[in-house]
Amino acid sequence: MKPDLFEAPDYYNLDDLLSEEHKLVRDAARQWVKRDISPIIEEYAQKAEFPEQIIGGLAEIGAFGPYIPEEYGGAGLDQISYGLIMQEIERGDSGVRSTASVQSSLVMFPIFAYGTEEQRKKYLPKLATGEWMGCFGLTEPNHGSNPGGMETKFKDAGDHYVLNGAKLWISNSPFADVAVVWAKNEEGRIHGLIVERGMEGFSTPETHNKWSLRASATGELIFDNVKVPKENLLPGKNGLGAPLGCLDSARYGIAWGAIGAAMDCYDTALRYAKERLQFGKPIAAFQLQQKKLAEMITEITKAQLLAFRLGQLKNEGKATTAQISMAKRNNVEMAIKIAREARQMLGGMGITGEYSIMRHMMNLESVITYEGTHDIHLLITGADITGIQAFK
Ligand code: TGC
Ligand code: FAD
Repeated sequence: MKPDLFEAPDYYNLDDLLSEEHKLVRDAARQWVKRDISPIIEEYAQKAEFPEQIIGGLAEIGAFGPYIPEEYGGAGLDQISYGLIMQEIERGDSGVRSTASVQSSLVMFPIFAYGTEEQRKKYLPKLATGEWMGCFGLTEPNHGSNPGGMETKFKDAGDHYVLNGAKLWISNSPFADVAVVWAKNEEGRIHGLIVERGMEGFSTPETHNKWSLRASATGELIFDNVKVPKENLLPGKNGLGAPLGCLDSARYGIAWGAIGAAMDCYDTALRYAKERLQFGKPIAAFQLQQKKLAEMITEITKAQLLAFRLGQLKNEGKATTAQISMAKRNNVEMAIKIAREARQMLGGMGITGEYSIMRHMMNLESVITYEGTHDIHLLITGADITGIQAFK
């Protein structure tokens, strides 16, 4: 892969709106990606392997629990810092950002927000350092966009619960030490349970042959009469709103992350277009290529402003689910369109692993699907503005 010469576009001087802490956090993540992700990521994506050696670095830049209070091992940062960290990591690779998103928003967040004090103290510090890795089991073979229909269930067996069922498409599952699993009780009410590797009847087979997110490990969660101690139930919230509340936080991070992937594609295409000569001129001199670049920077700038304003609303506790959906949907679509255009600008070179664009493009096919598909987010906006749900 070519050396990482990335220079971040900031067309509307967004840096002027950031605090010194935001910039420090962002720059530390940016340097770490240049040093520890860019040189290795293509090789790991090609061999479809998660680079486990990066876990310590992710913890050091605060990517595990950025907004979780320091007393539980988190970084105690605000939501804009969280977003900036996700942006920088996804500038390197969406699969690496997935690992951080899941650990922070889908594992640490529910334990912090819905767990007991004992659960917080037991799990959060180890998750923050990466000593333990986590995964989040909501999607099932028969229930993706409609998680409320889930079939995974648990029953009370006196001093423990017995869990049965299966989850599919679970990021980090093949190596996770703990899984936050959503399952129905005997009354059909959804609860969160913390399942630990090693519990009898619990297995996590890996899903192979992905063309997308190849540097992220994806797998299943199988529960065959797993005995889960009663103290592993998350008592603070139940019903579908509990897992959906975690998704709000992860989707917000993705709205920022997608900007990182887009910035990398734009920056690569701009540099290439200025250097690549055809018909005796740099291809950047042709109007058609300028149109592509001008539209890319316009869309990136709009996405940056959307994410920044959403971050302010999140900091004030005012961001709604529908506002988060709009940002996730818009910014991921923006990124995937830019990746496709940027790939064309590199001609044949665009399909090789010498450049990051094709990997971003393929990764974004997962990003536009998980955490609610592109269409589901449109329906969330539709329901919000009309007051009429069109899901069912
Ligand atoms: P609906 O009737 O709308 O709501 C059911 C209950 O939930 C409440 N609620 C929320 N609560 C908190 N936060 C939210 N964001 C909430 N959204 C809804 C709602 O008020 C209601 O409460 P109550 O008390 O009245 O029962 O539910 P629905 O069944 O009609 O579904 C709505 C829909 C389709 C929007 C929802 O199911 C959905 O978002 N589907 C998409 C599924 C999804 O996003 N799955 C993601 C799986 S995790 C993942 O992909 C991780 S990838 C990670 C990575 O690698 O980065
Ligand atoms: P389906 O729900 O079957 O949807 C198929 C198509 O139908 C989509 O285009 C969808 O938009 C459309 N559709 C569905 N319902 C409607 C409707 N009402 N109206 C109009 N169109 C509709 N899940 C987890 O729980 N944890 C994870 O860590 C996780 N990681 C993932 C990692 C990867 C790489 C991938 C690909 C997925 C991951 N997922 C995870 C699962 C992800 O959230 C689901 O794939 C996603 O929610 C869509 O579900 P589905 O794949 O079953 O598609």
